[in-house]
Amino acid sequence: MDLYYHIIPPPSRAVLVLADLLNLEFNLTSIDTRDEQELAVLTKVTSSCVIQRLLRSLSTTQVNPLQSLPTLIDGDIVVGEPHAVLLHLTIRFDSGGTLYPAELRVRSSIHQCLFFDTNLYKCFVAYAMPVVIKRLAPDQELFEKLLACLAGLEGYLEGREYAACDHFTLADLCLAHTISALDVIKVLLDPKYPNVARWFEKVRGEMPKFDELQGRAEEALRAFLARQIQYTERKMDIYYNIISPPSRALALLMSNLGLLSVSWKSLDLLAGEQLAPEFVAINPQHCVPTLVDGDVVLWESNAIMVYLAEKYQIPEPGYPRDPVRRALMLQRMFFDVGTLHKAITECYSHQVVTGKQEKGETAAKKLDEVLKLLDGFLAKGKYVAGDTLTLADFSIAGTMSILTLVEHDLSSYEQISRWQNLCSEKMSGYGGLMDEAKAEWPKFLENLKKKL
Ligand SMILES: N[C@@H](CCC(=O)N[C@@H](CS)C(=O)NCC(=O)O)C(=O)O
Repeated sequence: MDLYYHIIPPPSRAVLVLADLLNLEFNLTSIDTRDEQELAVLTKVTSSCVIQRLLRSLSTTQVNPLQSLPTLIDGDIVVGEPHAVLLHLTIRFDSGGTLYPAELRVRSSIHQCLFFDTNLYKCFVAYAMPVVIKRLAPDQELFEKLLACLAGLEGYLEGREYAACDHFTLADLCLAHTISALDVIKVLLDPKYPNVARWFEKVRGEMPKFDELQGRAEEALRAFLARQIQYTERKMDIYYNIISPPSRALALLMSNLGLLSVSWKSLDLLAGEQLAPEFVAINPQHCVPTLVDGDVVLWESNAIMVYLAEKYQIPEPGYPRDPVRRALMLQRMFFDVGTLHKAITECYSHQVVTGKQEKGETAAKKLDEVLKLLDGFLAKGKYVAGDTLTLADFSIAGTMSILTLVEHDLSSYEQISRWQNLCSEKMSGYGGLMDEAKAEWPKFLENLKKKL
């Protein structure tokens, strides 16, 4: 079974908790967003991140037109809507069990709680999303609606140990997850809602995975909010040149991160602007791209990318956390700078500088070898470091784009052509950046000729 989920929203976690209770395993795909309101906010702050692009490429709409998370795929059955997913799993894997007992009286009670829970969660989302995600002022009316629901639950739980009957059921599992979310908006159960507080403590103990998942959700939310704050408060300069492949690689990554308030400072390398004392004072190696982020000054495009990935906590899989996948990504990035870029430069610098078409035979042979290596990496996965788009794809896409400008024939490298098409499809701004570089290229060659 496949489950599309996200760790932060309680409904997704409810399904994971149920899966643990029923000993079920899923192929998990984390999806960052689905809610129109949340999507709009995330689009501004994170949704153009590498992962968001990737996830959008998964096209949840094709899987589940309701675009709700969690979404379960069980054979040819596709179920969206949290409660429907929970019911599906319980009916299929715990029929006659205790979570959803057959007795009509109990079931009706469970249904009542589930419908109530939908409304409670809706009230929570309506109030909390703008406050927590958009950091807007709290809406008193929405807050009161939420508190009214909570007061309803408080009355309902009077004298009850569990929500629907004399033992733990789906009703407790669902309600407990929604209630756990109140923490985020600092609504304390104690002392105002003693029945809810007592019941919550009790049912929480019946879900072994609850605390661990809640901890992970809190951590993910903290990271998300920290990233959001940094995104909105960021101010950085990037010195670049559109003809420079590493500059293009970085520009591509930035456009996918949505770091829009970057101030791009173009340096005319042929005019020697990079050698101006003011720039050399910033970067004694006088190369582009160079990043100035407050006190942090960095050059080497790949080092800049890793810095941004760390600072803005680019999520999986764009910046893998797993050491092996991270190492593979870094290996490709070192290959990019130490082998690929070098082979291209050695093969083409003479041609670019002199305008003569012939390439040194040894350099051309070396480049062919290196391109075959890259083709080989790409035969092992969809992207340069496995099956997911990572930072390494941005660095190598930037480097490889120079071959497009010099019209290097790549047709014999099947995988490279496939991957370049994939990059152009998945990386926001790829086409625009290439068009810009193509437009600048003849001017660059002309100025170069004049200079020589
Ligand atoms: N490995 C470096 C290469 C940087 C580099 O060589 N930049 C060139 C343009 S592609 C440059 O700025 N050249 C001007 C100079 O060094 O004076 C990176 O990835 O950032």
